Amino acid sequence: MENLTREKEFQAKLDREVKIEPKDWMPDAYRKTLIRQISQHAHSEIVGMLPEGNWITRAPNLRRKAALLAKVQDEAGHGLYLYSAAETLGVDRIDLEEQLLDGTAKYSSIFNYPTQTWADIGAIGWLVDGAAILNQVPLCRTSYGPYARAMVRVCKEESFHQRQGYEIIMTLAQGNEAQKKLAQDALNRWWWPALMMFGPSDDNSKHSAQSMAWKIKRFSNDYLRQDFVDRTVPQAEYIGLSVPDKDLKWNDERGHYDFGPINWEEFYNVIKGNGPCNRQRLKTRNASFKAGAWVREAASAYADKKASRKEVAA
Ligand code: FAQ
Repeated sequence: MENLTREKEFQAKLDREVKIEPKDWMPDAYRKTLIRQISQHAHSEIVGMLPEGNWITRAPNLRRKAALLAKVQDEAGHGLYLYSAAETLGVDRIDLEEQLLDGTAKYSSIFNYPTQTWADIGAIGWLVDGAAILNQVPLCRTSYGPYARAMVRVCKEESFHQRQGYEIIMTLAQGNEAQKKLAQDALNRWWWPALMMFGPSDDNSKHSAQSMAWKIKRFSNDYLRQDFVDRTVPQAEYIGLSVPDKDLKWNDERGHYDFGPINWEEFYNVIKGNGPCNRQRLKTRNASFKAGAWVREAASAYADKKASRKEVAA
């Protein structure tokens, strides 16, 4: 009975758009859903550093290299804010990290595709960060305070990322024939995986209804995917690239683009661990975790030393 009243009060709070803070009462399932989503999001940011990191040493000039380095570092920062936000829900970051390393945690499907050419760096910024912004701007109003606040800064940085990607693609698309071909080829390979980033169709999204009732999610997967298509197609047209979808067509009646069917078999295959780079991504993260052990040990030895000094002084 007491729990029922608490749940009612909790929902009433959400309905009044009051943020839930770490020490507030919350249903266990709300906490669990947030830990799942925030940690998957954090893992995505960290694994997301790998496809682009692959091109830091091969960026075509100093300006491009500086921007790419800054972008990849920003993604690390996003991971850190998100792990911290997850920790406010009573989990340990190391446990979350272990779930990523042993392959039991999910991260975004998009980061299991390879970056084959420099144009892919443009496509990631333009399409992947573009999709991430559309998904994450509404998360600035998510009901859990620490997650919403982390998202504000993340979104500002994602905007710069999207701009730098679009500028790379635009430069290539306006270059010589070979450069234009690189840009078109990158769009061909990243378009469909970018649409998949928004998650399963609304009919198959098992968490959406509850997450929307809890105001964790503000819009459904399909709504955001459609918004992405509507905004991105004119951007492709503007730079003279064609979206690889023969069914893509403006629908006057709906006021939206119609687009072709998504290959959900590919999506589920990737999130089950069988995408083109899943194994490589986990191998790299595991190696880097191992190589960083001395940093974690040194940091905790330093923290212990500082704490014991404080004790003596007291
Ligand atoms: N990949 O019921 P739903 C970025 C899973 S950050 C893998 O619809 P939900 C920045 C889902 O987890 C990109 N798995 O789930 C950047 C669930 O599995 P579970 C990440 C996916 O949570 C740019 C199952 O399918 N962004 O790109 C995917 O309501 C460039 C059923 O799905 C976020 O995480 C997927 N694409 O909706 C970094 C944003 N989609 O847990 C570097 C926050 C779904 O039951 C470079 N997250 N699944 O085993 C969200 O908005 C939501 O969690 C969704 C999924 C929309 C991703």
